[in-house]
Amino acid sequence: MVINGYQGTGSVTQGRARTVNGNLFTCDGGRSRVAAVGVQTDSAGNQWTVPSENQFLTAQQAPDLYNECSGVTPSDLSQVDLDAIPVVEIDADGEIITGYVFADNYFELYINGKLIGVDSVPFTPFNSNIVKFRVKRPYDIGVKLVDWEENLGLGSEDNRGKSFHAGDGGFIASFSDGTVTSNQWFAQTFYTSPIYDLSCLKEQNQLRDSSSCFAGGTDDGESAYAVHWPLPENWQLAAFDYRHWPQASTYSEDDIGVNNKKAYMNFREKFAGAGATFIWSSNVVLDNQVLLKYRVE
Ligand SMILES: [Ca+2]
Ligand SMILES: [Ca+2]
Ligand SMILES: [Ca+2]
Repeated sequence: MVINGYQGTGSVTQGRARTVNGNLFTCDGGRSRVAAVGVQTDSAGNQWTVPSENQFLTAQQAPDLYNECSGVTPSDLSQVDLDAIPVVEIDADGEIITGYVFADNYFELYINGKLIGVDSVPFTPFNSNIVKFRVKRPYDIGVKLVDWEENLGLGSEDNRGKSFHAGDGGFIASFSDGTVTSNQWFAQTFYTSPIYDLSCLKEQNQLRDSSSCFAGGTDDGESAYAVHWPLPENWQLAAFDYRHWPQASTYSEDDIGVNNKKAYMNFREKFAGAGATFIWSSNVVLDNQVLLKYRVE
């Protein structure tokens, strides 16, 4: 079906989603944007959860590295009690691995298909987490990432003087076995918005390319389109074959804008300092729900 110039493989919706949860999270110690969840319906009657189906309210949250909402605000790693971090067991005879994770805005981390933890702040303020797990090599990492949005289904937030500012994402992590985020990871988008002109979207093989689309802000964003793709069944399992996905795109600290974010800067030695780089799919502004996969050999 061709909708206003769109000929890709996704499903198109237009306009604001119906809110199904008005706010997942409020912050006691700082300011938080409303982290709501909505549903959009496409012309075929399919329902799409935006910005993403998630387990924030039901799953174990990963321990805080830095989270002003829970009063965990170390100024550097020496103030972090790593021994207090519980170990999630995957292989009883495996190695204990510690991971440091920063997501703009939300992550759910799987190792060999087992959920290790979810981000403890879905939208803002910016936070970071520590995880520990016991596993044998080789092992498989799967991450669901969400660039959260204020205007549900419209891919935007009130920011930088515009009512419909298209915010950006970003993800960086390092692990004590030397594993770091890089362009060797694989990334695919499953929700892209706002799109004001569907003809800007291109697809080549598995690349869902929105690089020609407008990514700025506007005060007139209520009629924006969004494009959705269903998440593959069992994507989080180690056996899932993702090698047809595009490789992750890398982004600099300046691209993501972390120099004023203590959740990142206070532990920079465990992020960029450990050789990790920010990654996302090919569009860190318009792609709002992204899956990552990586195999540690
Ligand atoms: Ca977060
Ligand atoms: Ca964001
Ligand atoms: Ca975005």
